[in-house]
Amino acid sequence: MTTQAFVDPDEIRARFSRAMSDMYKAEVPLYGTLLELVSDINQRTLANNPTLAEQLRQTGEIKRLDQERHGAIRVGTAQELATLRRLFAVMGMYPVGYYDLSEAGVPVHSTAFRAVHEASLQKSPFRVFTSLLRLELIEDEALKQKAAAILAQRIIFTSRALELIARCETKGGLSASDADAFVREALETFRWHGEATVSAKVYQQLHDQHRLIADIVAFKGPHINHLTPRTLDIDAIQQGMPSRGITPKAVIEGPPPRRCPVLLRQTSFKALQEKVTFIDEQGNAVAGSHTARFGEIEQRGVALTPKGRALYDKLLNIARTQAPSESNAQAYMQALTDIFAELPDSYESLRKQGLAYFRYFVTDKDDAVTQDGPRDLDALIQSDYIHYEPLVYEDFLPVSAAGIFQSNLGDQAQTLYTKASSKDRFEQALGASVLDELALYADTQARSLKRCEEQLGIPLS
Ligand code: OOG
Ligand code: NI
Repeated sequence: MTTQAFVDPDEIRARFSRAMSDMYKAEVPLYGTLLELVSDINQRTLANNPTLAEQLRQTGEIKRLDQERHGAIRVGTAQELATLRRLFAVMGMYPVGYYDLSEAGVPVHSTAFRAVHEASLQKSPFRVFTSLLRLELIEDEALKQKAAAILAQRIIFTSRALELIARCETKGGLSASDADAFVREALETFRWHGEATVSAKVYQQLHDQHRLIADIVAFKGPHINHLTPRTLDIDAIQQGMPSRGITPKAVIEGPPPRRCPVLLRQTSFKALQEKVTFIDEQGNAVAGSHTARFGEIEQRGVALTPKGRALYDKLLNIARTQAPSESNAQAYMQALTDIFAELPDSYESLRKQGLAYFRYFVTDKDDAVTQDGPRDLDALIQSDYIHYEPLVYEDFLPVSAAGIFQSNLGDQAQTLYTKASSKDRFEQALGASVLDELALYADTQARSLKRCEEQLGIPLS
């Protein structure tokens, strides 16, 4: 009996990410413009900043930068979410983190599907921010029932995709031809469909409840609503967007500009008005419009430890006592910069104070560490046996995500949801627990230290 070789899930993910990008470029031409801007600015930044270029070469990120993207989707039911989990697992993507957006007036909760090991992330860092509608937050009982009934009728996966997921689960992998078919079939779930599944009247009812509810319930599937490239200089992007005919939101979400970027900074531009067709009671097509998709760009910095994250959250909360808006954008950015002065802006301080995660590497220093030489990490760094680079943040930020959702929802009054966050319910719907992102960063850091020990041939103290 011959055993067929399986395609590496990392390879399937890399292919899927490329296919998704090509599909989105064809669907939203402005996305192509955005990729060009990001690529220009990344090249310029690397040319002007040799230290950054060297840092990204050391961690390997320089190679993944061109293909680095995150997408976002929203689904309506537990079953859809649970099947998506199985679909993403075929490509080596697992649910990481829990985000409650209801505090920000958005009736969803979310996770991010992504690769978890640094070697896999290096092959393809593709991530998908995935939100589940919380129908229980709709107060109008009749509308809630109607939305549930509409959702119960749709199947967002092709039957071939479902077959291939099941085959991968029972056999432990996919052959080359199955992997090709899987990429093609899985892509269908994320495609844009101009035909709504409901009448203009029902769409309006859903929309009146919350624009996001209409986006999730009234269409055939969870169209990808943005695909975000990673820039090395988001301030340059924000400035460069108008010259390419793109108007960004007023304020970049996340921390202020710094020498040593932390976590995640994001900016976006408004959703496009798109032509759609509704189906009236007689089954006729009626022209209408819907806004769902938008553009976003992000810059990623070092992942913070629980201690660093607590400080970040504290400072952001202080800054946000005055909510950022069009009219106070400059004052907000200045206040943010002043308030964040408390978070040290050198990798050395961030490391020494245990505020951020790093990866450690053995240098090419020739002479071996002697028997009575240094054992202690700081001393080995001091004497140039080991050096370290920031470990990049791979996840999302709930306050930023809420800001991104909001900026694309228009200026309607915000809904306030009082029901508490519900990680347990989310995990029940998902059919699995979400992974703790902080443990993943700690693991990567620990693996890099272990490798140093092996290479130097000494235990570190
Ligand atoms: C997701 C918004 C969150 C991010 O980058 O924080 C997000 C959505 O609009 O569905 O993508
Ligand atoms: Ni996003």
